[in-house]
Amino acid sequence: TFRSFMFHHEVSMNAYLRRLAGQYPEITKLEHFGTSFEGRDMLLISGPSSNPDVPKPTIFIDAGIHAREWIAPPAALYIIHQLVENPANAALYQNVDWAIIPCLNPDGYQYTQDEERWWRKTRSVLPNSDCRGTDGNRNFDYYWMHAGASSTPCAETYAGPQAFSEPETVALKDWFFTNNGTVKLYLTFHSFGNLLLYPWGYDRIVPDDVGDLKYLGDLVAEAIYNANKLNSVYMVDTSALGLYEAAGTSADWAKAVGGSALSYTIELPLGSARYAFLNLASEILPIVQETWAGIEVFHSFIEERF
Ligand code: 0X9
Ligand code: ZN
Repeated sequence: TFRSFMFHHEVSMNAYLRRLAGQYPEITKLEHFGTSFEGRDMLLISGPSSNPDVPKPTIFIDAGIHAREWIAPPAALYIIHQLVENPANAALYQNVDWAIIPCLNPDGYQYTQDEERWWRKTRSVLPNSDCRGTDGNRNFDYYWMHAGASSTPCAETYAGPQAFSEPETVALKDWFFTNNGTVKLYLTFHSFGNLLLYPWGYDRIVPDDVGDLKYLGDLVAEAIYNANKLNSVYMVDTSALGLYEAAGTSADWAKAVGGSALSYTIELPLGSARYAFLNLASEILPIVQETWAGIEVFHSFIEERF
């Protein structure tokens, strides 16, 4: 039931993934792909376990790199739910593999539950500062610190003492390198703003394949809008032109270094909520459902192209 997505602790997400892996061993694979700064298990669910000699194109999705953006993990969990628990979607993993991380920043997520609702960063202890945490979405090593990132440890967009200073971002990078070249679509869920953003984010320039990125983004935006017309009109643009310049993001890294030409940051809707990051409980389900409609379009494109 959907109730199982309204988690209040990061451990509940891991419990859900472990239950699915136990219940559906033929079509799922659970990977303990990293350990957070405070020692939490970072889990990635993929599958079905395919022939590694003939890798399928992979759609990689993460959520929750920013702790307070609570709508992001449920959006990823709902995709996992649809793929694994709804037999009607079995065709979606015949020709395509999925790798999904519902909570990329478990320390920060737990901290927003227990201590500080507006916490954004990781919870790492920093050299020479009493402030804690690095912005994971400034910590990747493509044009690190080039723009829109701070070298001040107490800042919300602190890029870290150096690129890949955080175990959470290193874990993502290592997964990409271990699964060399298989990711054909990278999606990272954030909140909020109804934005489908593609590279580049580090500067106000467009990539060579901007035509593909814009075309596919527009198709997805249309599908999301048509799903339930919850005023979810997405704008589709580059990260820097559609939002602001920021370097060291996962989406830029996934395209430039990780080998996934198609790469999007998805800023999910706030809906009719009145305060930042505080989605109405009644709108969680519509938001994750319309997002799923967009994911189906992403899948069709990947299946046709690769
Ligand atoms: O600043 C971010 O990391 C993202 N926005 S958020 O409000 N979720 O923090 C936007 C990342 C998109 N990339 C760039 N604008 N470069
Ligand atoms: Zn974010």
